[in-house]
Amino acid sequence: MERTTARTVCGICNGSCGMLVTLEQGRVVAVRGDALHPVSRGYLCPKGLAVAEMVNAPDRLRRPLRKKPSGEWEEISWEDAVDFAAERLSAVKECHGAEAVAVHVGQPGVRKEFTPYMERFCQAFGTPNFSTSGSHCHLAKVMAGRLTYGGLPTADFANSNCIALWGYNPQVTNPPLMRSMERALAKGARLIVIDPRTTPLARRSDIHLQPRPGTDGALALGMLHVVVGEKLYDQGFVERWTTGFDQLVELVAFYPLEKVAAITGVDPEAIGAAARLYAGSTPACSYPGISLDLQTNGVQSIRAIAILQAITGNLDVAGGARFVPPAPLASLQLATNLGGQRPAIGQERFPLFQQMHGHAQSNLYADAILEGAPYPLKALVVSGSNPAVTWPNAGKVKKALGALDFLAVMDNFPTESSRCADLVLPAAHFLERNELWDASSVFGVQRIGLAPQLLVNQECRSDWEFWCALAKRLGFARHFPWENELEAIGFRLQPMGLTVDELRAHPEGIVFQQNGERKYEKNGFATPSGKVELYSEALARHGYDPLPAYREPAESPLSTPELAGRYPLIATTAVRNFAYFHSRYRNIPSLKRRAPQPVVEMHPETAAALGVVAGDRVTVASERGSIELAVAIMAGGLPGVVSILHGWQEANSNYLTDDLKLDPISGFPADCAVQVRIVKLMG
Ligand SMILES: Nc1nc2c(c(=O)[nH]1)N[C@H]1C(S)=C(S)[C@@H](COP(=O)(O)OP(=O)(O)OC[C@H]3O[C@@H](n4cnc5c(=O)[nH]c(N)nc54)[C@H](O)[C@@H]3O)O[C@H]1N2
Ligand SMILES: Nc1nc2c(c(=O)[nH]1)N[C@H]1C(S)=C(S)[C@@H](COP(=O)(O)OP(=O)(O)OC[C@H]3O[C@@H](n4cnc5c(=O)[nH]c(N)nc54)[C@H](O)[C@@H]3O)O[C@H]1N2
Ligand code: SF4
Ligand SMILES: [Mo]
Repeated sequence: MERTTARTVCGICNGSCGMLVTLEQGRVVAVRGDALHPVSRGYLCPKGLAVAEMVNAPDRLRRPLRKKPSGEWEEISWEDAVDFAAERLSAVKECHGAEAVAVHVGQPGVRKEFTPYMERFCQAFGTPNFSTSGSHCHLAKVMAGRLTYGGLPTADFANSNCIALWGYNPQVTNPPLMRSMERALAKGARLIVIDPRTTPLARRSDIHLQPRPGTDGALALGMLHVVVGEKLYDQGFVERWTTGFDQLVELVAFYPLEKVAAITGVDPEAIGAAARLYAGSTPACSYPGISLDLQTNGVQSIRAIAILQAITGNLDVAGGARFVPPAPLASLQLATNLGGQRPAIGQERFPLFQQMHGHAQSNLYADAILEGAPYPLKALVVSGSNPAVTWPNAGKVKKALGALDFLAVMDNFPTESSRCADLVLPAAHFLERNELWDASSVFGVQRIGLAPQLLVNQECRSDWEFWCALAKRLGFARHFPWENELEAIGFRLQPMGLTVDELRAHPEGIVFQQNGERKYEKNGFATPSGKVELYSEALARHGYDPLPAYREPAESPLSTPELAGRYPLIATTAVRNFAYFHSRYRNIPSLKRRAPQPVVEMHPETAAALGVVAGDRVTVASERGSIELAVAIMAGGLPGVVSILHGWQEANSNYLTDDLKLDPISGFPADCAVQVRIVKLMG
């Protein structure tokens, strides 16, 4: 039997690891790491190694499915599926206006070729309600970076002398990046880990700070207190390149270490030591993980960390945080939103979020559907997301999905969300489509490549194909003139002077630019003042605190003592498992074996107080809902703090989280700090 092997990159996470795919009679039979890939150098994580299992999985969706009035599913052709979606969306538009239709793309669409086409579809259709997983991922960081210094820099771990990981655990969440960090650690770089849990990485750190979840903003202000008070900052940089230093000095004066220790629970001496180590080791870089985004004070907390990065003189230098522009692809934005009448959902409540990203805030969709506030949302089309599991307050989200006039879900597999849908569309896997990848923002290397289609799947369509077909069916062909993915990719590459064939000839990608250092000396920072804005006029104008002030989590023993009396434990649900990706892969046997059941991790003292031991079944309840899972003991955690991996359909931690108490700037949920109660289940 003839076997061929092709080179591509893994499309599961932004690691883009080089992958060798062995094919036999048009089927993938094996995958392994590509030793010639410049970043991953032969590495694939267990998820990448399971790609053959995923593509060939028996439960993959293979035909478009329409729900009959009886609730049964009927298989229909792709042509009928596109017609059905077009008819239902047109009917909603006619009755309720274009903005009653929302389109959402989840994590699988992050930095993928199909996402900007979905946004273009919304602009042609006339709805401002295009949203992404950026409603609860990453964009809080982007906002903080843009408000503070005009963009989100990339941490240059590999060349750093001191690395501060704030609620960031790349060993699990970005192994290729972790491998580049290892190079710095091997050369003696110091490591500071700020994480309530004692992760393997925390065990290796020079300093491990364990704040109460959601209090990172106060911790960062405590570190700034030391850096400012002891004049450990880069005075030349601060004078020339920052605005509002005097106001910052006034703010941090309110955060002496004893006070910060009382808020965060971290030993004051350890905070001082971390501040001195960070400020005293140049170059130094810090990176805030998702747990910083997922706080009700997220944007301001990340701003405080960004300011620490800036005033210690670690901006846009090797080993610090570098501004790395992505590939300048042709834009797909249409000049105007063709026909929309109302503002995007979230625009009034989170104006800066909408202004900066141009997206609706999907955390507000459930209320728009169920309460008609700010106006009714009647139809939702989802590509690559599982809202019933991954959005906050999942109980309410499920109710909302069920109340829509029309829900379409495009996915590789049946999900909790697709079960609520009127139309289910089988999506092509990444090996079954063509797409670009760009290593710039994750690895700081301005390298672009093509992940070519290696498998032909006659039954599934790529998200790109579906969105273009729907656009054409609705009369927007002039905005979607491309015949196929490769032609569209060719169009996108034009401003770069690159072609599909050139990329095809270089599976490891092509470096499109060499990044310089201290580019701000020539161009200034991309903020209104051209400087690092410690004090932000933009925040002030919108009624927010212009300084990175600290606010308690919306739910906490200090902010809501009465609630904390009834729900005395703090749960963080911002943790990841190596085997899974959010709600994905519990159906993949080799991955399920690695983490077979959902657990709630707790400190031995917490377990003793609850009268439970490892393996006992418990109910975890918040004001929103409750789930049942097994106890796991984690020595080295914080007493009174428990952590729950999200993404399990059968024990969905988003039944606990809230869709109402959101970060006032980004609209992000507080997945990191939820007050819960745990009760042992008998029998
Ligand atoms: N409680 C809590 N909630 C969270 C988080 C948390 O830490 N705690 N994290 C948040 C974060 S950071 C994120 S990014 C979100 C992620 O949440 P989602 O955006 O919902 O992401 P996933 O669960 O990874 O994937 C959704 C679906 O996409 C499908 N899929 C995979 N590839 C493709 C494709 O190419 N095309 C299509 N059409 N479908 C595909 C998968 O099968 C899966 O069912 O969850 C957020 N929710
Ligand atoms: N295997 C795997 N990899 C992934 C993903 C996945 O689902 N699975 N998801 C991808 C996506 S979309 C994202 S956004 C990234 C996220 O990547 P990371 O940001 O690394 O995400 P986590 O591992 O959830 O969080 C890191 C650490 O934050 C800690 N933490 C929890 N709450 C707090 C808090 O309040 N303060 C502080 N300081 N720390 C806290 C947790 O204990 C955890 O160890 O990972 C990506 N990579
Ligand atoms: S780390 Fe794993 S999932 Fe991410 S690109 Fe590499 S192999 Fe794929
Ligand atoms: Mo994410």
